[in-house]
Amino acid sequence: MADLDRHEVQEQALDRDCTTLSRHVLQQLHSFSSQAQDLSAIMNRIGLAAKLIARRLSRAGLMEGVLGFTGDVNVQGESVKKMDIYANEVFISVFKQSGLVCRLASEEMEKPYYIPENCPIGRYTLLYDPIDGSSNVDINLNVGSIFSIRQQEGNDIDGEAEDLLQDGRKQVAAGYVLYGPSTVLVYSIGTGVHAFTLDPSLGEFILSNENIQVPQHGPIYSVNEGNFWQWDESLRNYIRYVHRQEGYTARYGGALVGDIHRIFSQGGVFLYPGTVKKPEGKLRLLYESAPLAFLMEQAGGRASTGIQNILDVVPEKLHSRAPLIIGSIEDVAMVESFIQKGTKTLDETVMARS
Ligand code: AHM
Ligand code: MG
Repeated sequence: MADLDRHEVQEQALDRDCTTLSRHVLQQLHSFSSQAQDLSAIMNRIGLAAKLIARRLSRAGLMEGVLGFTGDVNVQGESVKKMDIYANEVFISVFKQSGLVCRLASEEMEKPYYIPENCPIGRYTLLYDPIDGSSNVDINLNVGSIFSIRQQEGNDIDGEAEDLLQDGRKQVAAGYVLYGPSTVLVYSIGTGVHAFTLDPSLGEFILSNENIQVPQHGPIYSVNEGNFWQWDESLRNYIRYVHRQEGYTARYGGALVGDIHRIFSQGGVFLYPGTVKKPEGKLRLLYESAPLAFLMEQAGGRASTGIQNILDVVPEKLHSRAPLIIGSIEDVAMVESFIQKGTKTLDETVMARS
């Protein structure tokens, strides 16, 4: 290789190694404005939270007080894990004295957490699920964190945070962290979807995949089929349809972030539908479904409740839930077509589609 070529290759490799999260945000916005600097600093802090959580998870089996339940039940009525509490506090801690985020709202807290010293400056709110897929923690399988950034509207004097009860298009940024064999942070600020991998030797998230696009159709269907008996007939018909076709494969890991990460690269659909008794399903709109829908749309996919685009759903309360069907555009449309045709027989639905 000529000296010049070698120099160029080395320069490109170095440039890539230096593309950290905060630098990437500035590059995406083509700006050093104060808003660009704020978003860059927010992403940097989220990266720090992810590193702290990843560190604790990687040593969980060796440390006291990391695994298992706390004995408490959260606002969702679910048993709280020690790791849920730790991760929840990590996000609060990294934003203290940052001047960046005035409120944090999480799945684990009934009301938002206010950081008064940030409020005169920080006009952003962080919404997050600190540990997604908590049931995987104790068995050393992948879990995640999900986050969403919204700009505060109004002064929120009464502490009711009513401005958060708006649709998902109000999100300024969204993303998730996947704690797997490596720790990966995927984010979007509305300029595509980008993935960063934590390099443990540097302690930095380095750009690993830029402008991710989800395939228009894929083989994966990802759903907890143990709930089949509780579903509406239309949804059972979709599952029966998939069972009878060539080209589908089932994958379900118990942590939404991992399942959707797979769909980003291989295509397909993830479903957490409602049941006849609980039509709203399990997943929380503001902390789980809306941020993932924002990412999926940015990657060329879609997210739906079955009858409405997730990004158009306005929550009634902070902890509202909604059914979620998310992934490749054609696969989401296929599920919707079954749901919207109601409880016709499988054969009638397939005929109507053809
Ligand atoms: P969590 O945030 O309390 O862990 O709940 C969300 C998780 C998702 O990650 C996952 O897809 C789903 O709950 C699994 O639920 P189930 O065990 O009912 O299939
Ligand atoms: Mg959780």
